[in-house]
Amino acid sequence: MAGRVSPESLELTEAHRFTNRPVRVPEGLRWDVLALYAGVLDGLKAVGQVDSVGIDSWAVDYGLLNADGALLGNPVHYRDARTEGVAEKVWASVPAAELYAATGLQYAPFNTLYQLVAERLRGAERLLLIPDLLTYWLTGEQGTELTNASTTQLIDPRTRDWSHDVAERVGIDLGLFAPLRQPGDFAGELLPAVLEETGLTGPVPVTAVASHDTASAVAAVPAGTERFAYISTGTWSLAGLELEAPVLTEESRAANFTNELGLDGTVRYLRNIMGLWLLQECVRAWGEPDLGLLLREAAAAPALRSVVDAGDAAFLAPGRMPERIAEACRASGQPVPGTRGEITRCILDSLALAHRRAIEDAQRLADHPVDVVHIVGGGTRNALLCQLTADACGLPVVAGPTEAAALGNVLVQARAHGLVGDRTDMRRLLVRSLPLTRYEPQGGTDRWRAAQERLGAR
Ligand code: LRH
Repeated sequence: MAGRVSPESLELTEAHRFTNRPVRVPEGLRWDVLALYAGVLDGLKAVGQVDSVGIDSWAVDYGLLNADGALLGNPVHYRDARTEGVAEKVWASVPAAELYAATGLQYAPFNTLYQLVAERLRGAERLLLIPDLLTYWLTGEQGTELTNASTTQLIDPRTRDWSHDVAERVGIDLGLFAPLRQPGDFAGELLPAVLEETGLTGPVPVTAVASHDTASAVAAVPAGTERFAYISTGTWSLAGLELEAPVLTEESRAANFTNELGLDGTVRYLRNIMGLWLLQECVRAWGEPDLGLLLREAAAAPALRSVVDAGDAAFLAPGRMPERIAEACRASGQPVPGTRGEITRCILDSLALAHRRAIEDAQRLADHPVDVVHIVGGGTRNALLCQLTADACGLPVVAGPTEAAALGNVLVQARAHGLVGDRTDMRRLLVRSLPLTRYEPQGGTDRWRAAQERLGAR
């Protein structure tokens, strides 16, 4: 994505798009990180001369390097099964409650900490999270950007620094990690070989951004008040609040809320919800039918007939998604959706319901009431999901921008280069520059409450 920023204007254009296709090999599910890096180089070639480059990606995953700085293998995908049962072993040495009090991270089997306990580190001298790895290949410089580091479960969200105590007790050597970098820090310059390959003229600085895509997306929520909730929708739905301090209570742990770190000392207090992954996997299983048609069928299907718990880690792994959804409906004594339209409706209703629960719980647990829900990311294109979310939450939804992560990325670079001011300024610029769509709740909150009770939810 190419961004053009001035103090009064913000534009984003797509220069190049490439797929990110996980690959299953006999030993498990892997990322094709060289293909991603090739996509980055092609992207730079397509953009042309730029003043700054910044990289963000999904969280928790990493590459391991040997003493010469060479990658030791394909990074393992967080949906790989290797972390099954690992958390229980970790909790035997650091009880889950202590781990939460120290790191504030919600339980997810794929948190870097559990991956590292499952890892065979043979010959590994350095660990770089995915955006840091790509940045390293571009610049030759190694660092660990803070917002993404906060998803490792090895960071204390109060000090915003490594938790030496947790690392020691679970047997992870923090020396594996490169020094922490803050969003906005200078991260190096494109290497001569990169300049040659992309046709750019140096020096081209690389700027550390909020390299966790969700951190970048939240930075680009066009909020005009502090009383807002956000949902970053895409493969995942990340639903919650922007806070000044973490919430580390036992109640918060039980509700599986996470305290990830955001820009400028903020905390992203949110819950991970399976998101449009549920639909993406069904669409894959159905042989990629037309999405527009599917959504029209879903809109016409009966509302709230069956719902599943879209926060359930049982939906994490790929494969057999229509069957798994049907099984979940059957197991909870609800009608089993039969047609593609009905299954799609079940997914969207379930997502809206999970959004409602997350936003209600977050407000209560953080004692931070809101008047509006901002939806950003790919899901903003799904008008039915946005309307259902407004109805379920009983709050207005403001949808947009779709490319929130890219905009947050670009704005942090622009700020590092002195083009925009603080977070409020960044948000003002977004509101001024982007088309946003508003969805008003259309009543029926009782039906959503009843559906929530059907799932036995809190
Ligand atoms: C979204 C995301 C999310 C993480 C998940 C692994 O892309 O970064 O915030 O929890 O991927």
